[in-house]
Amino acid sequence: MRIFWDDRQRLHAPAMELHNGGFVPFAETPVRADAILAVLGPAEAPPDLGEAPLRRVHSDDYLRFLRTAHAAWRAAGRDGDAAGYVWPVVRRRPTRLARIDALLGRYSYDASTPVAAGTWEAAYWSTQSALAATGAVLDGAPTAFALCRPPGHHCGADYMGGYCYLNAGAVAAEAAVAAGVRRVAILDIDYHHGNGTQDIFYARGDVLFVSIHADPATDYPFYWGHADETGEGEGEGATLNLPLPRGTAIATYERALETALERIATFGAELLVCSYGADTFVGDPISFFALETADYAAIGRRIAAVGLPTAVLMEGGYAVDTLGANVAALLSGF
Ligand code: OKP
Ligand code: ZN
Repeated sequence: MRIFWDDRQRLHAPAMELHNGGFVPFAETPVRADAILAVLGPAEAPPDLGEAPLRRVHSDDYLRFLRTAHAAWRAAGRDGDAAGYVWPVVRRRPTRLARIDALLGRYSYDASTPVAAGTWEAAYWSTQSALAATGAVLDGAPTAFALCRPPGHHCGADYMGGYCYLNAGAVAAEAAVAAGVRRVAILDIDYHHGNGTQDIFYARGDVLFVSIHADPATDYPFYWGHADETGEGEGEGATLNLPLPRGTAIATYERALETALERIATFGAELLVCSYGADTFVGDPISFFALETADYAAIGRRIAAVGLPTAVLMEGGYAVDTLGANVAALLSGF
């Protein structure tokens, strides 16, 4: 199976994040990628398809913000990583925002997404890796893998959040639509709900979003991913959320997976984009499901049995010592 990754994706390396009221080392580190590459072996560098595929998903003003945010932070005399501290919850009326602190609030929804010196470049190449894997699949490969890090599924058209800056899965799906694929399904199996991806396609009838995740009543991102979110307008019925309780192990998980895959088959998808987070692993330090390494092979087999060309894109997974084995196990199922 072809595997895509660009070394510039390492350049995003924030130092700290706010966690339960204190600062701790940033969990989404470049070491995660090294752990995966150590098991999968060397990867191919993606070609550079430029910013046009990003603009199909993200607004121009958001892209400009993300490209320039760290430089603006430094120009304001700050050290370290750029992070917001005021969020416009009450009104997001268009205003001429000048200060970097105002922009950071306008273009994010949480405090777990600092912008470091290399964030733009790393996120850019993460989306290029996703595009390369999707291109390989559209060219006839049954499956391809993109080691997307930073991840993407919490990020919306004009906001970052949850360690995510550019939504690689959404960029991949939109590229497929632009290439003539009529119906795309996105299956998100990260522990956390993919609120950004859901938001981007919420009113779309041609891109199905299906997610299996920890119940947002107990887990991040709290405000999205509830079972009654089903899409709107032309997208009514093209969003399916399957929240599961903390402690979920493979038997319950597989039942949800059956439901998810049935919906994908009924939808008539021609391409599957799988947002894969290995943070459903029992040993994950920030998550609370109970999947074992061998379970991922069964999950991969079950997804592969749908018979759709599939681009697998990396999202979360923070048990670094087991991450490579968990990724290899899922891919072995294909
Ligand atoms: C990204 B992905 C925890 C801070 C919240 C955000 C979690 C983002 C997960 N106290 N951190 O879906 O794996
Ligand atoms: Zn996650």
